[in-house]
Amino acid sequence: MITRRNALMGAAMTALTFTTAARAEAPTKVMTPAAGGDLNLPREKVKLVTPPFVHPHEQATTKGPMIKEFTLVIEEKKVVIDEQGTTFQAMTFNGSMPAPMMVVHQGDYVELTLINPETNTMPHNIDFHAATGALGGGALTHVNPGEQVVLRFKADRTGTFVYHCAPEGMIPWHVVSGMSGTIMVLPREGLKTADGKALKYDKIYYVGEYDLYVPRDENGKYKDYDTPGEAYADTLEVMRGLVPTHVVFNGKVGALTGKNAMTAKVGETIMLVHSQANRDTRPHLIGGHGDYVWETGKFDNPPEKNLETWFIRGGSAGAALYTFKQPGIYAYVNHNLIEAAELGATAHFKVEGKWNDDLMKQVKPPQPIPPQVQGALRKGMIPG
Ligand SMILES: [Cu+2]
Repeated sequence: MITRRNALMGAAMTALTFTTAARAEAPTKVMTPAAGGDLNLPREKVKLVTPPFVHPHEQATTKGPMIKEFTLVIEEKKVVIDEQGTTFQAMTFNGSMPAPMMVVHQGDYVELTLINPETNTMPHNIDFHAATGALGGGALTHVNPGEQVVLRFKADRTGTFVYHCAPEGMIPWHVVSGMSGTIMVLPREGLKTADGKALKYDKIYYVGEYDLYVPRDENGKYKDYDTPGEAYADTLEVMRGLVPTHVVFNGKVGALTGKNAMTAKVGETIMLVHSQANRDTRPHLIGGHGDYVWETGKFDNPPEKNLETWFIRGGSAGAALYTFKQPGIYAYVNHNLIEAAELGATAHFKVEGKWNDDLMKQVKPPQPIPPQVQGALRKGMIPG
Protein backbone atom coordinates (compact mmCIF):
# COMPACT_ATOMS: atom_id res chain seq x y z
CA MET A 1 0.00 0.00 0.00
CA ILE A 2 1.37 3.41 -0.86
CA THR A 3 0.61 6.03 1.76
CA ARG A 4 0.21 9.71 0.96
CA ARG A 5 3.44 10.44 2.80
CA ASN A 6 5.31 7.85 0.78
CA ALA A 7 3.87 9.14 -2.45
CA LEU A 8 5.07 12.63 -1.54
CA MET A 9 8.52 11.46 -0.49
CA GLY A 10 8.77 9.32 -3.56
CA ALA A 11 8.02 12.28 -5.78
CA ALA A 12 10.50 14.44 -3.88
CA MET A 13 13.26 11.88 -4.13
CA THR A 14 12.58 11.23 -7.80
CA ALA A 15 13.05 14.95 -8.39
CA LEU A 16 16.25 14.77 -6.37
CA THR A 17 17.44 11.80 -8.38
CA PHE A 18 17.26 13.59 -11.66
CA THR A 19 18.99 16.75 -10.42
CA THR A 20 22.12 14.68 -9.88
CA ALA A 21 24.32 15.01 -12.94
CA ALA A 22 26.69 12.10 -12.41
CA ARG A 23 25.44 8.57 -12.93
CA ALA A 24 28.07 6.01 -12.04
CA GLU A 25 26.40 3.06 -13.68
CA ALA A 26 24.10 2.97 -16.68
CA PRO A 27 20.79 1.17 -16.33
CA THR A 28 20.44 -2.11 -18.12
CA LYS A 29 17.51 -4.21 -19.28
CA VAL A 30 17.18 -7.18 -16.99
CA MET A 31 15.49 -10.53 -17.05
CA THR A 32 13.47 -11.26 -13.94
CA PRO A 33 14.37 -14.71 -12.63
CA ALA A 34 11.67 -17.20 -11.75
CA ALA A 35 10.13 -16.94 -8.29
CA GLY A 36 11.83 -18.80 -5.41
CA GLY A 37 11.22 -22.44 -4.55
CA ASP A 38 12.58 -23.67 -7.88
CA LEU A 39 15.86 -24.85 -6.38
CA ASN A 40 15.74 -28.13 -4.55
CA LEU A 41 18.54 -27.45 -2.08
CA PRO A 42 18.74 -27.35 1.70
CA ARG A 43 18.16 -23.92 3.22
CA GLU A 44 19.75 -22.24 6.17
CA LYS A 45 18.68 -18.95 7.81
CA VAL A 46 21.71 -16.98 8.89
CA LYS A 47 21.44 -14.47 11.72
CA LEU A 48 23.69 -11.53 10.94
CA VAL A 49 25.69 -9.79 13.67
CA THR A 50 26.99 -6.25 14.04
CA PRO A 51 30.59 -5.62 12.89
CA PRO A 52 33.41 -5.92 13.81
CA PHE A 53 31.92 -9.33 14.71
CA VAL A 54 30.97 -11.91 12.10
CA HIS A 55 28.26 -14.59 12.34
CA PRO A 56 29.46 -18.15 13.22
CA HIS A 57 30.45 -20.17 10.15
CA GLU A 58 32.44 -23.18 8.99
CA GLN A 59 35.77 -22.35 7.32
CA ALA A 60 35.88 -25.56 5.31
CA THR A 61 32.70 -27.54 4.70
CA THR A 62 31.91 -31.10 3.72
CA LYS A 63 28.27 -30.21 3.00
CA GLY A 64 26.94 -29.68 -0.50
CA PRO A 65 25.73 -26.32 -1.84
CA MET A 66 22.92 -24.67 0.12
CA ILE A 67 20.61 -21.69 -0.07
CA LYS A 68 21.74 -19.28 2.64
CA GLU A 69 18.99 -16.89 3.70
CA PHE A 70 19.87 -13.40 4.92
CA THR A 71 17.73 -10.40 5.84
CA LEU A 72 18.80 -6.77 5.70
CA VAL A 73 16.59 -4.00 7.03
CA ILE A 74 17.44 -0.54 5.73
CA GLU A 75 17.55 2.14 8.39
CA GLU A 76 18.04 5.86 7.80
CA LYS A 77 19.12 7.42 11.07
CA LYS A 78 21.04 10.27 12.63
CA VAL A 79 24.29 9.15 14.27
CA VAL A 80 27.17 10.83 16.11
CA ILE A 81 30.52 10.33 14.39
CA ASP A 82 33.15 11.90 16.65
CA GLU A 83 33.96 12.96 20.23
CA GLN A 84 32.79 16.52 19.45
CA GLY A 85 29.26 15.25 18.92
CA THR A 86 29.15 15.91 15.18
CA THR A 87 25.93 14.46 13.79
CA PHE A 88 25.60 12.61 10.51
CA GLN A 89 22.55 11.55 8.52
CA ALA A 90 23.46 7.90 8.04
CA MET A 91 21.82 5.41 5.72
CA THR A 92 22.46 1.84 6.79
CA PHE A 93 21.72 -1.83 6.28
CA ASN A 94 20.70 -3.27 9.69
CA GLY A 95 21.63 -0.04 11.46
CA SER A 96 25.40 -0.43 11.37
CA MET A 97 28.33 1.03 9.44
CA PRO A 98 29.58 -1.12 7.86
CA ALA A 99 26.62 -3.41 7.25
CA PRO A 100 27.00 -6.96 8.60
CA MET A 101 29.41 -9.34 6.91
CA MET A 102 27.83 -12.41 5.29
CA VAL A 103 29.79 -15.65 4.93
CA VAL A 104 28.93 -18.43 2.46
CA HIS A 105 30.86 -21.06 0.49
CA GLN A 106 31.50 -21.17 -3.23
CA GLY A 107 28.53 -22.77 -4.96
CA ASP A 108 26.05 -21.69 -2.30
CA TYR A 109 23.10 -19.49 -3.21
CA VAL A 110 22.64 -16.22 -1.36
CA GLU A 111 18.97 -15.40 -0.84
CA LEU A 112 18.53 -11.92 0.53
CA THR A 113 15.33 -10.34 1.80
CA LEU A 114 15.83 -6.58 1.60
CA ILE A 115 13.33 -4.56 3.63
CA ASN A 116 12.81 -0.80 3.31
CA PRO A 117 10.46 0.11 6.20
CA GLU A 118 7.87 2.86 5.89
CA THR A 119 9.80 4.94 8.42
CA ASN A 120 12.48 5.59 5.77
CA THR A 121 12.25 8.44 3.27
CA MET A 122 14.09 7.10 0.25
CA PRO A 123 14.27 4.27 -2.27
CA HIS A 124 17.24 1.91 -1.83
CA ASN A 125 18.62 -1.26 -3.41
CA ILE A 126 21.69 -3.49 -3.25
CA ASP A 127 24.58 -4.19 -5.63
CA PHE A 128 26.62 -7.29 -4.71
CA HIS A 129 30.09 -7.27 -6.26
CA ALA A 130 30.04 -11.04 -5.73
CA ALA A 131 26.97 -11.45 -7.97
CA THR A 132 26.66 -11.66 -11.75
CA GLY A 133 24.15 -9.66 -13.79
CA ALA A 134 21.52 -6.94 -13.31
CA LEU A 135 23.97 -4.41 -11.80
CA GLY A 136 24.97 -6.96 -9.17
CA GLY A 137 21.30 -7.25 -8.24
CA GLY A 138 20.83 -3.48 -8.08
CA ALA A 139 18.35 -3.49 -10.97
CA LEU A 140 16.18 -6.15 -9.29
CA THR A 141 16.12 -4.80 -5.75
CA HIS A 142 14.80 -1.22 -5.90
CA VAL A 143 12.52 -0.85 -2.89
CA ASN A 144 10.54 2.22 -1.88
CA PRO A 145 9.67 2.86 1.77
CA GLY A 146 7.10 0.24 2.76
CA GLU A 147 8.39 -2.40 0.30
CA GLN A 148 10.56 -5.49 0.49
CA VAL A 149 12.17 -7.67 -2.16
CA VAL A 150 13.88 -11.07 -2.31
CA LEU A 151 16.98 -11.56 -4.48
CA ARG A 152 18.86 -14.79 -5.03
CA PHE A 153 22.29 -15.13 -6.62
CA LYS A 154 24.85 -17.87 -6.93
CA ALA A 155 28.16 -17.32 -5.17
CA ASP A 156 30.15 -18.68 -8.10
CA ARG A 157 33.58 -17.30 -7.19
CA THR A 158 35.53 -17.05 -3.94
CA GLY A 159 36.71 -13.96 -2.15
CA THR A 160 35.72 -10.99 -0.03
CA PHE A 161 33.40 -8.70 -2.00
CA VAL A 162 31.79 -5.39 -1.15
CA TYR A 163 28.03 -4.92 -1.40
CA HIS A 164 26.44 -1.49 -1.38
CA CYS A 165 23.31 0.50 -2.09
CA ALA A 166 23.22 1.86 -5.64
CA PRO A 167 20.00 3.74 -6.39
CA GLU A 168 20.06 5.39 -9.80
CA GLY A 169 21.30 8.98 -9.59
CA MET A 170 22.19 8.79 -5.90
CA ILE A 171 24.84 6.04 -5.80
CA PRO A 172 27.83 7.87 -4.31
CA TRP A 173 25.69 9.66 -1.75
CA HIS A 174 24.15 6.45 -0.42
CA VAL A 175 27.56 4.74 -0.35
CA VAL A 176 29.32 7.50 1.60
CA SER A 177 26.30 7.74 3.89
CA GLY A 178 26.97 4.25 5.20
CA MET A 179 25.31 1.72 2.91
CA SER A 180 28.04 -0.84 2.34
CA GLY A 181 29.10 -4.20 3.71
CA THR A 182 31.03 -7.31 2.69
CA ILE A 183 30.22 -10.86 1.73
CA MET A 184 32.95 -13.49 2.08
CA VAL A 185 32.70 -16.47 -0.24
CA LEU A 186 35.02 -19.17 1.12
CA PRO A 187 36.38 -22.06 -0.93
CA ARG A 188 34.40 -25.16 0.17
CA GLU A 189 37.67 -26.82 1.22
CA GLY A 190 38.79 -23.72 3.15
CA LEU A 191 41.64 -21.26 2.68
CA LYS A 192 45.07 -22.35 1.44
CA THR A 193 48.62 -21.07 1.01
CA ALA A 194 50.12 -20.84 -2.48
CA ASP A 195 51.50 -24.39 -2.07
CA GLY A 196 48.23 -25.88 -0.90
CA LYS A 197 48.72 -25.90 2.89
CA ALA A 198 45.46 -25.33 4.81
CA LEU A 199 45.07 -21.94 6.51
CA LYS A 200 42.70 -21.47 9.43
CA TYR A 201 41.75 -18.61 11.71
CA ASP A 202 40.76 -18.66 15.36
CA LYS A 203 38.85 -15.40 15.19
CA ILE A 204 37.53 -13.09 12.51
CA TYR A 205 36.92 -9.34 12.57
CA TYR A 206 35.39 -7.07 9.97
CA VAL A 207 36.50 -3.45 9.68
CA GLY A 208 34.60 -1.19 7.27
CA GLU A 209 36.28 2.09 6.49
CA TYR A 210 34.31 5.18 5.42
CA ASP A 211 35.23 8.58 4.05
CA LEU A 212 32.57 10.98 5.34
CA TYR A 213 31.72 14.44 4.03
CA VAL A 214 30.01 16.63 6.64
CA PRO A 215 28.99 20.17 5.59
CA ARG A 216 30.10 23.13 7.70
CA ASP A 217 28.29 26.42 8.39
CA GLU A 218 29.79 29.89 7.71
CA ASN A 219 31.70 29.69 11.06
CA GLY A 220 33.27 26.35 10.14
CA LYS A 221 31.04 24.42 12.55
CA TYR A 222 29.61 21.09 11.38
CA LYS A 223 25.95 21.41 10.45
CA ASP A 224 23.17 19.28 11.89
CA TYR A 225 20.25 18.11 9.74
CA ASP A 226 16.93 16.45 10.53
CA THR A 227 16.73 14.17 7.49
CA PRO A 228 19.07 12.82 4.79
CA GLY A 229 17.06 14.77 2.21
CA GLU A 230 17.82 18.06 3.97
CA ALA A 231 21.55 17.22 4.12
CA TYR A 232 21.69 16.18 0.46
CA ALA A 233 22.60 19.40 -1.41
CA ASP A 234 25.26 20.57 1.09
CA THR A 235 26.73 17.08 1.41
CA LEU A 236 27.02 16.71 -2.36
CA GLU A 237 28.98 19.96 -2.49
CA VAL A 238 31.50 18.67 0.08
CA MET A 239 31.65 15.29 -1.70
CA ARG A 240 32.57 16.98 -4.98
CA GLY A 241 35.62 18.53 -3.29
CA LEU A 242 36.86 14.96 -2.65
CA VAL A 243 38.27 15.96 0.76
CA PRO A 244 36.61 13.97 3.53
CA THR A 245 35.98 15.63 6.89
CA HIS A 246 36.19 12.24 8.63
CA VAL A 247 37.82 8.94 7.70
CA VAL A 248 36.52 6.36 10.15
CA PHE A 249 36.44 2.66 10.88
CA ASN A 250 33.03 1.18 11.71
CA GLY A 251 31.00 4.36 11.57
CA LYS A 252 32.67 6.80 13.92
CA VAL A 253 35.91 7.99 15.44
CA GLY A 254 36.81 5.57 18.24
CA ALA A 255 34.34 2.82 17.26
CA LEU A 256 37.14 0.24 17.66
CA THR A 257 39.51 1.85 20.17
CA GLY A 258 39.86 1.80 23.97
CA LYS A 259 37.08 -0.26 25.52
CA ASN A 260 35.82 -1.08 22.01
CA ALA A 261 39.20 -2.57 20.99
CA MET A 262 39.25 -5.87 19.14
CA THR A 263 40.87 -8.60 21.23
CA ALA A 264 43.22 -11.53 20.68
CA LYS A 265 45.63 -13.78 22.53
CA VAL A 266 49.28 -14.47 21.73
CA GLY A 267 49.30 -17.49 19.42
CA GLU A 268 45.82 -16.82 18.02
CA THR A 269 45.39 -16.34 14.28
CA ILE A 270 43.11 -13.46 13.36
CA MET A 271 41.35 -13.02 10.04
CA LEU A 272 40.91 -9.35 9.38
CA VAL A 273 38.58 -8.30 6.57
CA HIS A 274 38.79 -4.63 5.59
CA SER A 275 36.41 -2.93 3.16
CA GLN A 276 36.23 0.52 1.61
CA ALA A 277 33.32 0.91 -0.78
CA ASN A 278 34.35 4.29 -2.18
CA ARG A 279 38.01 5.20 -1.78
CA ASP A 280 41.46 3.60 -1.64
CA THR A 281 43.04 2.79 1.71
CA ARG A 282 46.12 1.08 3.12
CA PRO A 283 45.70 -0.88 6.34
CA HIS A 284 48.73 -1.39 8.59
CA LEU A 285 49.02 -3.16 11.93
CA ILE A 286 51.58 -1.20 13.98
CA GLY A 287 54.00 -3.69 15.54
CA GLY A 288 52.61 -6.60 13.54
CA HIS A 289 52.33 -7.85 9.98
CA GLY A 290 50.05 -9.48 7.48
CA ASP A 291 51.28 -13.10 7.52
CA TYR A 292 49.05 -14.00 4.58
CA VAL A 293 47.25 -11.24 2.73
CA TRP A 294 44.74 -11.41 -0.08
CA GLU A 295 45.03 -7.73 -0.88
CA THR A 296 42.32 -7.87 -3.50
CA GLY A 297 40.38 -10.31 -1.34
CA LYS A 298 40.12 -13.00 -4.00
CA PHE A 299 41.06 -16.45 -2.68
CA ASP A 300 41.79 -18.02 -6.10
CA ASN A 301 44.92 -15.85 -6.11
CA PRO A 302 47.75 -16.98 -3.80
CA PRO A 303 48.07 -14.88 -0.65
CA GLU A 304 51.03 -12.54 -0.37
CA LYS A 305 53.26 -13.12 2.66
CA ASN A 306 54.71 -10.96 5.43
CA LEU A 307 53.28 -7.64 4.28
CA GLU A 308 53.84 -4.44 6.26
CA THR A 309 50.96 -2.51 4.67
CA TRP A 310 48.37 -3.64 2.17
CA PHE A 311 46.34 -1.76 -0.36
CA ILE A 312 42.57 -1.91 -0.51
CA ARG A 313 41.18 -0.46 -3.70
CA GLY A 314 38.08 1.69 -3.34
CA GLY A 315 35.11 -0.57 -4.03
CA SER A 316 36.69 -3.72 -2.65
CA ALA A 317 37.40 -5.70 0.48
CA GLY A 318 40.71 -7.39 1.34
CA ALA A 319 41.59 -10.09 3.83
CA ALA A 320 44.64 -10.62 6.02
CA LEU A 321 45.68 -13.38 8.40
CA TYR A 322 47.99 -12.65 11.32
CA THR A 323 49.12 -14.75 14.26
CA PHE A 324 49.87 -12.46 17.20
CA LYS A 325 53.29 -13.09 18.76
CA GLN A 326 53.48 -10.41 21.44
CA PRO A 327 50.97 -9.04 23.96
CA GLY A 328 50.06 -5.36 24.17
CA ILE A 329 47.91 -2.71 22.54
CA TYR A 330 48.33 -2.61 18.78
CA ALA A 331 47.00 0.21 16.62
CA TYR A 332 45.49 -0.92 13.33
CA VAL A 333 45.43 2.11 11.05
CA ASN A 334 44.99 3.47 7.58
CA HIS A 335 48.68 4.25 6.96
CA ASN A 336 47.85 7.60 5.50
CA LEU A 337 48.73 8.71 9.02
CA ILE A 338 46.95 12.04 8.68
CA GLU A 339 43.73 10.14 8.05
CA ALA A 340 44.56 7.79 10.94
CA ALA A 341 45.50 10.39 13.53
CA GLU A 342 43.57 13.49 12.47
CA LEU A 343 40.50 12.15 10.70
CA GLY A 344 39.77 9.01 12.73
CA ALA A 345 40.97 5.92 10.82
CA THR A 346 42.40 4.04 13.82
CA ALA A 347 41.40 0.84 15.60
CA HIS A 348 43.02 -1.03 18.49
CA PHE A 349 43.81 -4.67 19.17
CA LYS A 350 44.23 -5.63 22.81
CA VAL A 351 46.41 -8.74 22.87
CA GLU A 352 46.96 -10.81 25.99
CA GLY A 353 49.76 -13.29 26.59
CA LYS A 354 53.39 -13.66 27.52
CA TRP A 355 56.02 -11.26 26.17
CA ASN A 356 58.75 -12.86 24.05
CA ASP A 357 62.13 -11.26 24.87
CA ASP A 358 63.71 -13.00 21.91
CA LEU A 359 61.56 -11.07 19.46
CA MET A 360 62.00 -7.74 21.29
CA LYS A 361 63.59 -6.51 24.51
CA GLN A 362 64.30 -3.11 25.96
CA VAL A 363 67.98 -3.76 26.66
CA LYS A 364 68.37 -0.58 28.79
CA PRO A 365 65.56 1.78 29.79
CA PRO A 366 65.86 5.51 28.93
CA GLN A 367 68.59 7.16 31.07
CA PRO A 368 70.73 10.34 31.01
CA ILE A 369 73.47 10.39 28.36
CA PRO A 370 76.76 9.44 30.16
CA PRO A 371 79.51 12.19 30.35
CA GLN A 372 81.97 10.40 28.02
CA VAL A 373 79.26 10.12 25.35
CA GLN A 374 78.35 13.79 25.91
CA GLY A 375 82.03 14.66 25.39
CA ALA A 376 82.20 12.72 22.16
CA LEU A 377 79.01 14.38 20.91
CA ARG A 378 80.46 17.84 21.69
CA LYS A 379 83.49 17.01 19.54
CA GLY A 380 81.12 16.04 16.73
CA MET A 381 82.04 12.39 17.01
CA ILE A 382 79.62 9.49 16.81
CA PRO A 383 80.19 7.51 20.01
CA GLY A 384 80.64 3.73 20.10
CU1 LIG B 1 20.36 3.51 -0.31
